[in-house]
Formats: sequence, C-alpha cells, structure tokens
Amino acid sequence: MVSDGEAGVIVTTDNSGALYRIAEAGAAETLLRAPGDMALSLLRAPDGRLWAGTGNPGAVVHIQNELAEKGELLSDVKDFGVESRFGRIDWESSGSGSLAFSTRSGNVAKPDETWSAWSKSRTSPGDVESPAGRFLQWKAEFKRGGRNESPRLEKVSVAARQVNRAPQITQLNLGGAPAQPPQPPSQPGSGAPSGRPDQSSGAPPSRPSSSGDSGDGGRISINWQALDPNGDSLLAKLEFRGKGEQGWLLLKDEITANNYRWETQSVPDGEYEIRLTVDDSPANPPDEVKSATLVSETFMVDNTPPRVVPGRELKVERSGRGWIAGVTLADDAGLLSNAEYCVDGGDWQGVVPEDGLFDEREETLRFRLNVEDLEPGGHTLVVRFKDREGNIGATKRAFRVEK
Ligand SMILES: [Ca+2]
Ligand SMILES: [Ca+2]
Ligand SMILES: [Ca+2]
Repeated sequence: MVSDGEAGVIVTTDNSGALYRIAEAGAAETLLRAPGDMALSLLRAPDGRLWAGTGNPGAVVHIQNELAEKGELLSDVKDFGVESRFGRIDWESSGSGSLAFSTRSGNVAKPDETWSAWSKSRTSPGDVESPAGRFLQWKAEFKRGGRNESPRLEKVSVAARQVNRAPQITQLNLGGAPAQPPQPPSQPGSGAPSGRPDQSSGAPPSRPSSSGDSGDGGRISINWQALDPNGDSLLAKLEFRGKGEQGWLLLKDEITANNYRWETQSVPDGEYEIRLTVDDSPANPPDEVKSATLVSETFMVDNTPPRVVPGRELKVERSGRGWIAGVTLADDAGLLSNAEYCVDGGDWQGVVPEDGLFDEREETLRFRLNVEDLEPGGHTLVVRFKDREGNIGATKRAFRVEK
C-alpha cells in the first residue's frame, strides 16, 4: 500500500494482479489489472514514480501514471433473432486517438468453435465482413491520441437483414362435399331390413372427409396451413392431376387466403391429387423467393349418379301372397351408399343389398315389398339410390295385380 497523495492510497491484493486506488471516501477504483501476475509489493520512489514487485514471474515493473497505449472493448453478443446477413457497422466517437473495429458471428449464443474468426479490423465505418449468423459480437481497439487522451466511443450500430428462409406447409386438408348421405327413411315396425351397415370400412381411395357441407355436391373445399420463419406474407398455388398422370394442371394461383373451393364438375370423375405450393414472393425480391410444396392424398371426384346395370333392370315378381323386387346397380367412380323404394307414391323405405353392405361399386338389391294387399290393377315401384358423393339415380317399374 502506498500513498497517492490527495487521491487516496494505492493497494494491491495478493493474487489478482490488480492495483486499486482507495479514495478517502472509502470507494475503490481499479487502476490496473495484470492477470497472471501477483503484485507482491509497491514502492513510491522519491521521484514520485510507482514501482511494483511481482511474483509468477518475478519482476520489478514501473507503473506509469498515464493512459495505456491501447485498450480493447468487447461488446455483448447481439441476438438478431434469426439468421441474418450483416450490413454496415457504424460508430460515433469523440476525443483523440483512433478506433478500429472487428466482428465475429455465429449461430449459438455463446461464442465457440462454430463461430467465425475475428474479421480483420477496420478503422472507418463500412461493411461487416463476418458471415451470416444469428449472433454478432464486435470488438473495438482503442489507441490513445495525445499523452493522456483516449478516444471515447459514444455509439455503435450494425445493420442486418434476415436471411430468407422457405415457408413450411403444416397442413393440407380436403374437406369433402357432401357430408354423409342422409339415412333413408324407414317406417317403424316395417318389414324392411333395418340397421345401418358400416360404410366406413376400407374402401380406398378415400373420399374427402366430410365437413358439414351437406348437399353441396360437386365441390371440394381445400384448406391448408403454412408459416414462414421470417413472418413473410405468402401466396399459394393449387394444381391437380388425375392419379397416374405426369403433368400438373393449374387450378388457381396467387391465392392469399388459406382455403379454396374447387368446383369439380369441370373435370371427369376419377381419382385425383392436389399439389399445393406456397411461396414468400410478396416479401422478397424475385431471386430470393423461397417456396414449399405438398401433394395431397389421392381422393375421388364423383359427380355422376349410380346407374342400373343393363340386362339386370328392376323387376317385380309375385312371391306367395307378396311381391319381390330385384335390381342391380353400379357406380362408375365411387361406391354406392344407400337405396330406398316406394310403391304408388307412398312412404320411402330403406333397402340394403343382398350381401348386406353397400361396400362395392356394384350392388344387387333383392327385397320384399312392404305393402298391404294391393288393389287389383296397375301399380308403380320406384327405386332411388345414391353414391357416396350424394349423386342420386332412380329407376321405376310398372306392374299389374290381377284379380
Ligand atoms: Ca421467408
Ligand atoms: Ca358416382
Ligand atoms: Ca356389397
């Protein structure tokens, strides 16, 4: 410990290599820090100069009461949120002397071996030479000017622009139309077979899952979710193709919403796929636009009603005291879903196929007419039927009851 005149006393601690000035008010100020050295003793020479004896390594050093020739200031690590390209580094300073800046960048918060090396330093503002990264750190080297004058750094700024990253499609759903066809009406206590066969059992390809658009046949609503890491606005494009075809046909482009209703009457019945492309063109220059693409599952477009199979038209035959009817139906694209009949404009009554399930493109119906004794004379049986897309077909047969 030595006196520093009116400024207080200068002390050293045993192993930090630091010199502190303690003013009379009791506040300590670090004068010098020399890592690795241990200042063991201090001496104020008669000429006023300050000397220190150090250990590890042992030396006698002269401590000048002036500013160091140069010094360094290391910034905090600056987080730009996402990977960014750096532009200009700029600073404002006062005082005399010079300042030089270098930078380094990386993608983890704490500088490590994955970070770039320090760039070569620059003495005037200009472009940062470190590679793109999420994090940046700068280092300023101060060189003193006059004997006791140092530059003072007032402000530093670094320009950065996010690196454009591709959007991501997180969901693509095809909402079908119509919803599950309504159950055929059946009279309580009627002799017609009851119970609803399981229509969901495996019947690829899937039709679009229903979304409450009942009665809205001929349309498919397409919904999607996409996001962009930069928060860019997105544009979507939809294309379609028949299953097994090569080229894609444009359905609609420059869609800003995230849904679209496709009027499928414009295409033949069959199996299709949809391809969704989203890009961030609204927010980026043309050569930096990024996009993402997703192809839907195969789905069925069916806008044609089932039909009666030629040669197996509706027939009505006497059977004991009653009547038996039969017909074979087919759908060219999808599956049949239900059938019902009525006699002479009476109530509609549900029918299931002979094999018990509507699960094929062709089904044979054979059913006993649930009618009380029919009056002698002419009568009409009507059978109507639906496919799974809700397209309705019908057929009829006139028959006579003899006296
Ligand atoms: Ca983007
Ligand atoms: Ca059909
Ligand atoms: Ca069947």
